[in-house]
Amino acid sequence: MIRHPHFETMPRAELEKLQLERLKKTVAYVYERVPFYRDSMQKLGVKPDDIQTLTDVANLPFTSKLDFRDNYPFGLTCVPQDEVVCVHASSGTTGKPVIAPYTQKDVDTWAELVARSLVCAGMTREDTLQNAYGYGMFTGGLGLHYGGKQLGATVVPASTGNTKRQLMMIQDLGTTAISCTPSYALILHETAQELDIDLYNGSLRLGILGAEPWSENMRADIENKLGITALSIYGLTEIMGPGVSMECPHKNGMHIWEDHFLAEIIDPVTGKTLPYGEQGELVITTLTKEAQPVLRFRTKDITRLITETCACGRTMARMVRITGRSDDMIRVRGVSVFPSQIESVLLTVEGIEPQYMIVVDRQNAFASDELEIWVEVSESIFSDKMAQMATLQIKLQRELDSVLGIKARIKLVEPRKLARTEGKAKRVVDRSELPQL
Ligand code: DLL
Repeated sequence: MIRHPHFETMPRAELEKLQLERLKKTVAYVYERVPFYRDSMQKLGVKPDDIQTLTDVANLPFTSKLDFRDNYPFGLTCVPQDEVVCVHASSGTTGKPVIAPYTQKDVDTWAELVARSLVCAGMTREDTLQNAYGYGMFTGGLGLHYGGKQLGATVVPASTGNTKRQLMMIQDLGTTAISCTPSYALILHETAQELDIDLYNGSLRLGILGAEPWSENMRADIENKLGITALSIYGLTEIMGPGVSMECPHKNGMHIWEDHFLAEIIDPVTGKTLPYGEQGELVITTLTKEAQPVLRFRTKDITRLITETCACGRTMARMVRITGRSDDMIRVRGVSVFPSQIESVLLTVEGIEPQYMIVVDRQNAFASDELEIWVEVSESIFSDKMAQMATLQIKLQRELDSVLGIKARIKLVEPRKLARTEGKAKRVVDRSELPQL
């Protein structure tokens, strides 16, 4: 099913016409209302009237997370406060969070785009969606809530945590779809096992998973453990929250809702625009937002765009699974790797759980000679026999070397010993923050 066939299957030429029209409007709108955009455009010598084709977007200035911080809280907002109906924020682990204000129209668009995403994943109003993203200022909770309601599904606002209660609700309410981070999906499975609950043969059929990078092997693992189809939903606070793009059951990239967002791929080092199909940093310009439109936001997310029509019939560009964020990249003896690539290799080795921690020395600016990775061993394989453990260790080291070309020191950890997070998983840990095991 396609919720908005007129837009979602629009011939690309027509879609680009619509995007250009909306881009021109957005640029004129922010130029007039936000000194930050006016100044940064003037510095580059561009005026709203200079945007004549879609490729002219490359002449506009970038916006970064730092610009949001510098203009905290409402310096990038285009409307008076009485038009702002709600405010969300990023988790802001370092410094001030990013503030995202919405007008009523923005909230309506958001709800409609999340509903479009859920339909894209294969949901209908017959489904019961248990929403285990955190409610509060994080966009995951209310974003999925608005979208599920808009679709007419039965939304269970479970929020994060209280896993036993979540499992009870899944069983008692016959929950068919769960929205949460991929790492929380694994916590659900682990707790279900402890309680002897068979999730695999239960009512759950679909996972709307996102908010953190995850690998294809992690998908397979989640699908096998929970007995669901696990699909990726993408979004970010600065742009709107979840529902910027979504995978369909063909699992061939996340459809970007291009009638509302203009996507570009740039070289993260030079900032030059790259052609479709090449891997680089995703840059997004909003096309319909009122409260806080954004020009050329540098997401730091590394991906590639596919513009061929998908087997589902949608013409909108797809972004392939995010390899990682450019600021999460680790360099080991000159080789660059993302945590998700390491995850992907770890999960090919039997006896390993999808629970791992990559240890870095921050003073070393993420560059080290040898990487240290702590990996949990499966219950079935965990043994006191030194020889068996040593074989597993060597196998992992060899695999990482042959697939990624990196040398890693592996520390095998007892089952369930690494800390679990109910929100976004923290895979890269500084040596100074290491837990005592
Ligand atoms: O995580 C919004 C969201 C909520 C998305 C619920 C999906 C589901 P932020 O906290 O601002 O917003 O974090 C945005 O999370 O730039 C990516 O690095 C990462 N991310 C989000 N979705 C995915 C995904 C929310 N499906 C940042 N795959 C983004 C990989 C993702 N990474």
